[in-house]
Amino acid sequence: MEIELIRGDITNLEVDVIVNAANTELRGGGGVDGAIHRAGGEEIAEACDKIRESQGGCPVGEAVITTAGKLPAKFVVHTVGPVWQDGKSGEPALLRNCYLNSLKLAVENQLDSIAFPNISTGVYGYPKRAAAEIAIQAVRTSDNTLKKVIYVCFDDENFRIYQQLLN
Ligand code: AR6
Repeated sequence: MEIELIRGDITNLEVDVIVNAANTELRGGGGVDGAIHRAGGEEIAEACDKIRESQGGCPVGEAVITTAGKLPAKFVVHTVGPVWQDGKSGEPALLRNCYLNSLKLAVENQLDSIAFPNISTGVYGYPKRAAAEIAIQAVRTSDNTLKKVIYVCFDDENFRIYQQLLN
């Protein structure tokens, strides 16, 4: 499995699946979630509505998969990161589950390439370095059949942290 680091906007990537840092309601929001829904169009929200109707949203640490609408990616995995509290409220395990459950959905759908944003490190306030360590460790230790995993950093600070940790 190849691991790549990119700085930029995840909505531009031509990969099999991009991961969205969603909320439990799957209703779209700001940050990367807003960017994905804007660029992908209504089809993504409609697919999220159906999931909400059938299973009542998505719990923290879990993931669901939808169409990518008009995006160049084939699918979007929506996962819900933990809101940072004090680090002692289960946040590390929940964040790790976001990565593992996203990888699992990609494998189940026979996909080869996946791109992750820095889940929970925006509005949800997870300390960036700690989140990056979990993101890298989760992927490295996971048992999956993917060919390529891409970390997409939108902000400079995350990009620098990933550069350091991946080298
Ligand atoms: N491409 C890649 N990464 C991005 C982009 C983009 N276009 N835009 C922002 N980021 P956030 P969270 C980075 O706040 O902390 C939403 O309202 C950003 O720099 O998007 O998990 C949801 O609906 C940051 O590093 O997600 C939830 O309510 C990272 O994405 C809530 O925010 C995550 O920041 C989720 O909060």
